[in-house]
This record gives sequence, structure tokens and C-alpha cells, in this order.
Amino acid sequence: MDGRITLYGMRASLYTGKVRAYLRRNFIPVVERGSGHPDFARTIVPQVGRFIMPVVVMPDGTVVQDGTDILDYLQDQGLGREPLYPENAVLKAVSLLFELFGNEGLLRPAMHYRWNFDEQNLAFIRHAFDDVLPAGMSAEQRSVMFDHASGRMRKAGRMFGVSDETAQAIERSYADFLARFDAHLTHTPFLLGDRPTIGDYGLLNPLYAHLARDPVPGDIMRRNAPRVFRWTERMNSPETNEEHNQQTPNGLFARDALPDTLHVLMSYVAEEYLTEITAHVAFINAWLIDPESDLESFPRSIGMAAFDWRGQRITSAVMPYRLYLLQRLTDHVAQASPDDRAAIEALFDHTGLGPLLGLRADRRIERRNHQEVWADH
Ligand SMILES: N[C@@H](CCC(=O)N[C@@H](CS)C(=O)NCC(=O)O)C(=O)O
Repeated sequence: MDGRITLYGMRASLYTGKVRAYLRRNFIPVVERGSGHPDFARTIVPQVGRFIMPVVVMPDGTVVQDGTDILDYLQDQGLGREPLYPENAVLKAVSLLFELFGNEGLLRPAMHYRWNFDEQNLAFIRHAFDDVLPAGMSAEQRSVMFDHASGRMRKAGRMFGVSDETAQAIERSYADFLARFDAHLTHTPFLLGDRPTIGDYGLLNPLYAHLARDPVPGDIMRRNAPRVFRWTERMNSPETNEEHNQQTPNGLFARDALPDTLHVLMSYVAEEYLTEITAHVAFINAWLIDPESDLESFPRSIGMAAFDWRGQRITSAVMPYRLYLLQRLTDHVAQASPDDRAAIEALFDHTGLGPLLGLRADRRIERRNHQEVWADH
């Protein structure tokens, strides 16, 4: 592959967006292939053990799956020109918070706005799904394959809590998020200053392929949150933009000079996501001691947990992967110096997120051989 990295993904894929953006911003040459490419089924899926994207293949043949692991791997190879993690421990905690929330906490609006507006969205989505279809299929075969693939995604949406009963609340809650993030971006081109960190990449997952590109949500974002839309462009641009009407801090924010708008955005995570992730960790702890549970197989989801969300009781799929991202935050806080830890806890308490830092599953999750596995005791 002529010394370049290959990225297997899809234009419409949520989790491919983060990797593509990182490659672009860091000037890393890449060939992107749709996962309908014959090599994906032939050589990648058997190595990774399941059909999942994004996957990168390095020029030396190394295969890495998972958005977060890929970004870490590329940085560890010395390929990142922009450090992924803030040096300051408080900012790093905020960045890891938004990695978790961005990756996992905006799936309801992403799926609702993609799959519940067929009249406006479907032609666009159908075109993008070509990436996962094998070449040379007839129009009829393509249509059958699309119905199958989109049926699975509609089901995934329901597993994240998208339903007729939740549709209105999803729209209200997403409008609230957009307003808060847009307001924050009046102070800064990226979440924490003049360059993106891991928190930006987490947020880009739902906010790009689904919420910026699909017709209905893309229109909403451009109309109601132009700064957020512009941020999705910046996240995908290798060039440095000197936007002269944009307030641009030099470097990342100082830890004692975080703008109020960032506190307001963090409070959103507390209001929106705390009950859900708390219910998931409780579910995992009950599941771990249930003799019926199979700890040796690794499905994406191990069951459905119920929690209160915007005045309703809803359920969503419990995915051990979320614990992996939560651990990255709680491990960071545990390893911080006493002074840094106190500052992180004060900030999280102030924004309603204190309880998040105390969430622990009774067994850790690790990633081995491209999947999440329960760690040995
Ligand atoms: N934790 C993984 C999640 C990847 C993931 O869920 N990818 C979706 C596409 S955006 C997928 O491959 N789905 C395949 C399927 O379910 O058929 C990551 O961040 O890379």
C-alpha cells in the first residue's frame, strides 16, 4: 500500500469520523476504503474477529481497531503533530469526560435524526451506504442489502433509547446541547483552546457523519448552531484557520481560567448522561455476580438498563465499551497528584458531575485482540 495507512470505514459511519479527522489534522497520508471492499471481509474481519469499523492497517501490516485505540496508536508512533491529551491534569480530565460523553452520550439524537426522517434523508443515506456494499451488485441486490443494513441500525437506535415516546425529548435535549456548545465556541475554536484534544474527537463522532452531514440534522445545525457546524469543518481541515473574528486563546485554556460556557457544557453532561452511565455501572455490577452471565463471550451489549431521563423512565443497551472510556477518566483522576485531584473534583462537583468520578465496576474492562474483555481479578 505505497507506505500509506489504509482506513477501512464508511462515509456515514459515526465512529469512522474521529479517525478520519485525526488523520487529516495531523497530515497523515491515508487511503480510505469502504468496508465493502473485498479485502475487508477477506483479511480484516477474520483478524479483528467481528465486522466493525473503523480499522486501520499500518504500512507494516499492523491492524488496529477502535477509534480511541487507533488515535493512541498513531500518537504513540510519533505521527501526531497535535498532542491528543492536554498536559494539564484538570484539562485532561475534562477532555476525557467529553471523549466518553461524545462517543456514547449523543447516540439518541444521532440515530433519531438519521432514521426518523426518511422522506428527507433516505436518498442521501442510501448513497453513503454504498461504501459497505460489495462491488458489482445489481440495483435490486443493493436495495435488499441496504434494507438489511439500515434495519439493523434502526434496531440499534431503539436499543439506545430512540422511540416515538422519546422523540420530542430527544429533540429538545439536542437543541439544548447545540445551544450550549455553540455558545462555548464563541470563546474558542475547539473545546479547550486552539487545537483539538481527545474530547473534541469524541464529540465529532455523533456530530459529524450523522448530525452535520445528514440532511435534516445538518440543516438544523447550520441554522441553529453555525459555530458547531464550522467546528466540524475545522476538525476535518489540515490547514490552520486564522479566523479573525474568532476569539482564539493561545494554546489551551489555563486550568483556573475555564470559561463559564465550558462549565455550562459540563453541566449538560451531568443532566443528560449521569443517570444513564450510573445505571449502566450498577447493571454491570449486578451482571458480574449473576451465575447466568457468560464472562467469556464478548457481545457489544450485555443487556438493557432502565434509568430516568428527562422525566421519563427509559432503557438503553449496556455496553462494556463505555466502561472502558469511563475507566480512562477515573484512572486519570486516581493517578493525579493530590492537588490536581482536588482541583478536578472541585470542578466536577461544581458542574454536577462529582458522582461520575466515584463510579466503579467491580471488574475492569480491557481491550485485547480488538475487543473488550473482562480483566482478571
Ligand atoms: N468502540 C468502537 C465502536 C465502533 C462501531 O460501533 N462501529 C460501527 C459503525 S459506526 C460498526 O462497525 N457497526 C457495524 C455493525 O454493527 O454492523 C469504536 O469506537 O471504534
